[in-house]
Amino acid sequence: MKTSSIFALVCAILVMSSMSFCMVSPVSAANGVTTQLCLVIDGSGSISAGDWTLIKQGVADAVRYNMTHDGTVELMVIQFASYAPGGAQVEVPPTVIDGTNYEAVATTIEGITQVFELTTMADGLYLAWQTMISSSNFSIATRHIINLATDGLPNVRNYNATHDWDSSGGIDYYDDVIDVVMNMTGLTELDIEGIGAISPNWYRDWVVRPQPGIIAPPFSKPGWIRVVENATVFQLALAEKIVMITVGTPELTISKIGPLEAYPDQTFSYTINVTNIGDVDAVNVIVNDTLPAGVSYVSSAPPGTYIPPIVTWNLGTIAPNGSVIVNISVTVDSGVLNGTVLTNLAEVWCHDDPGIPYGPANATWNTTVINEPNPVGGYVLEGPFAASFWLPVALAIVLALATTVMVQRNRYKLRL
Ligand SMILES: [Ca+2]
Repeated sequence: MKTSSIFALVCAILVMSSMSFCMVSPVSAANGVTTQLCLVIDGSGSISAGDWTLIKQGVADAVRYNMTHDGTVELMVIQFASYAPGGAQVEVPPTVIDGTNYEAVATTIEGITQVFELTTMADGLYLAWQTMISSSNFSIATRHIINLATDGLPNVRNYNATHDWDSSGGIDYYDDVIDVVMNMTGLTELDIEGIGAISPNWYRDWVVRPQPGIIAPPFSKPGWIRVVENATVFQLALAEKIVMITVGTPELTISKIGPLEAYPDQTFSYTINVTNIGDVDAVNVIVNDTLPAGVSYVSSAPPGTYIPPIVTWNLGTIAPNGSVIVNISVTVDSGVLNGTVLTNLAEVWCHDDPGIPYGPANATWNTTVINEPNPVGGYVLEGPFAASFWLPVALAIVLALATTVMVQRNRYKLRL
């Protein structure tokens, strides 16, 4: 026998293991550099003069309007293209951005001249990493982030690679880029804005860090490539990226509990807990709960919208450290077979205030269907039962009958 209180205890323990997370939030500090951020910009000839102006204006404006100016971010800017000596050059050396210098740094970025010609991406990323680790703040900062903006693919070797990393059938400039990134020991994150008709898959699979990479949005984890249709959209994307990195993001966790066992026709509840452990408001929080086959929806609190098999809630805004609890009541269908495992999936998405999507984070709960017998007084008997169960029961019945016969016989003797 198992009581519902034991269920609750086990559920409370298991809930800890059912939590999952969707974003890494920035480390905050009262003072000192916490983040090194290197913006690596493609200055090759495929970028038109008009687009170059838009790209560098986007970078300058992100530093001016979107980046925190509290001395926690050390910024550097690298441009790569084959006309630069060595294939890349430092445009902004490592600079801790604060209220006294951000305008000057933004102005410097606006004055960067495009260097042109071939796409020396391995050179650009190599110089970015060398510049970052050469700064005295490398040992102080807790995050080392590279952001690459490009409109194409590498097409010049730096001959770092001696292995066909991407199994393309040859060792080439693609493998050079992969080799450079693989040697960035201590790198926290490498994300990419792919500008124009760029194919993101190779970047997702081999360049972004940490792996496995994703195509964003949504930003379900660090290590993404975001394809933007042109340099104007790049400006917005970079602004959003800088906010994510230096201001913070919402970060939702979701957990779910329910009974470990249930029987046909039983009504029970799942409880979902959504918490924002991020730094900023999570807005437009959407929870989807996908009911497994074998259960029927009864009700939920707060009320959700049920379009079989999914119940959806719009929970609105959850502030940092805020939580919302959702209860959902279901009934196990008649005739669900003994031992059937009902797996319920709950997912949550949100946006930040500028409208960038995050998630999903998800949690599942398994309930095993027990067919017989029905519950008595809040208890559920587990079956089927082995001979080791029935033998003592049979003995007890025989003993009871024998005792009754003895008592009756004794009473009869007393009357005599
Ligand atoms: Ca290759």
